[in-house]
Amino acid sequence: MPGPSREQVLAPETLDDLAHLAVRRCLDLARPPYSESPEELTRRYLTPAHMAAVDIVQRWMTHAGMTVRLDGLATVIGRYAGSNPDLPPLIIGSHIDTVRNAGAFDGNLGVMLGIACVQALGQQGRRLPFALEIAAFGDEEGSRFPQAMLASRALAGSLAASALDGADARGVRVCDALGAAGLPTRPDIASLKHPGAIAYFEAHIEQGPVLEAADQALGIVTAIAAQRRFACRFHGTAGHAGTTPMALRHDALTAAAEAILAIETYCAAGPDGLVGTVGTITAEPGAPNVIPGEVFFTLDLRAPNNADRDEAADALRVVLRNIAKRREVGFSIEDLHNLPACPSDDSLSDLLADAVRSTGGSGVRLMSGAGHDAMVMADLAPMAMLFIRCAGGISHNPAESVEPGDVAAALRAMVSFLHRLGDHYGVNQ
Ligand code: HGY
Ligand code: MN
Ligand code: MN
Repeated sequence: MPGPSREQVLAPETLDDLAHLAVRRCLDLARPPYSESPEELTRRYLTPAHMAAVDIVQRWMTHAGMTVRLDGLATVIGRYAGSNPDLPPLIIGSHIDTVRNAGAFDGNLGVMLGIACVQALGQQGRRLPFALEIAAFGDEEGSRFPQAMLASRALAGSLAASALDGADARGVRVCDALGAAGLPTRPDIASLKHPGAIAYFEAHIEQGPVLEAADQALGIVTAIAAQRRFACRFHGTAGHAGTTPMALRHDALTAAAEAILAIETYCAAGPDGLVGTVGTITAEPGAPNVIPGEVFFTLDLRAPNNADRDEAADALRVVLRNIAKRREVGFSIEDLHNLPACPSDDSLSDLLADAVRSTGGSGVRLMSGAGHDAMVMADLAPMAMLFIRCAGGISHNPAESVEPGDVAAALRAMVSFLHRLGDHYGVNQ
């Protein structure tokens, strides 16, 4: 009769306790000082709320038995040594920044589960052949600066130094914000690239309805959708709301309104999985009795593959230009970021599916419409992602929630995955 498997050595309630702790820590992080507002969770990159979260995450990692460092873009990286110092580490990561008025689990849960994996190994007194590095990225959402995923791009070696000059809505540049956070304003970007990893792994809430519909707690991500983000501007003529006849107006906001509906119509009729979102808009000068002269809005465009995404981008550029021409207003569109579709590594995903099945899941596979640091980290090492069911698929919303039992299932699957991966690289101690 074979002995208990390695992951069963740890009492189940211990894993449950560690999973519940991971959930509690996400909820702790949803309140000041880790949120910019007491009324809602907003934690944007390099704000005091983010740096307070950096501090507590560093303490949690240290307490879990890791050595901890802060890289030049404020990524917290905890390291739990392996038994074979010649092997590169496995990086487990996700992000601790949030969108405005966010839920508590998007990104944060993946970091807390990474720490819980180290706690589980520590409590087992076990070492994997490779080191584990847990990365808490501070900018995945792009909710403060124009470009998103600045921190993981730096670690993956794909960040352009020019990104440090991107400015937020108040004109504060990334380099200024680094300085305000007590970090060098101009880190040597090339030196931030990670020396190499055997793989990158990310656990994340699904942020969609598929797992709930499949009655599954966990799923394995097959690929992450392609996405592009644009800055669009309509340049009209500001004018008096009372004296300017309708036929003589060059109203930038009504042009933008027609453009936004055209985007919705195009994407709704487009290929499966094509989605387009205008999430932010500003109208200047922004007075009730002034015809808007300048309008800025963002366009977030995604599709399962690069070709559908790019075909939509090219078509919409023409549609928006024609609207501007007919309305005799100016129009400009600027690429903010371009993230190609990213397939998960097959062998890692198969190992992850085995681990999920060994803990009672079906091993269902699904693609991710949401972007993740994993799509950037795939430049550095093969990646795999585990999705965790979230209620109603709701995310980017304070109603975002997870079942502690699902998080415990995720931790079991992650520990099992680590041991299986460890078997590939030598004997687990
Ligand atoms: O936008 C996204 O897909 C991710 O939540 N940053
Ligand atoms: Mn996320
Ligand atoms: Mn998000």
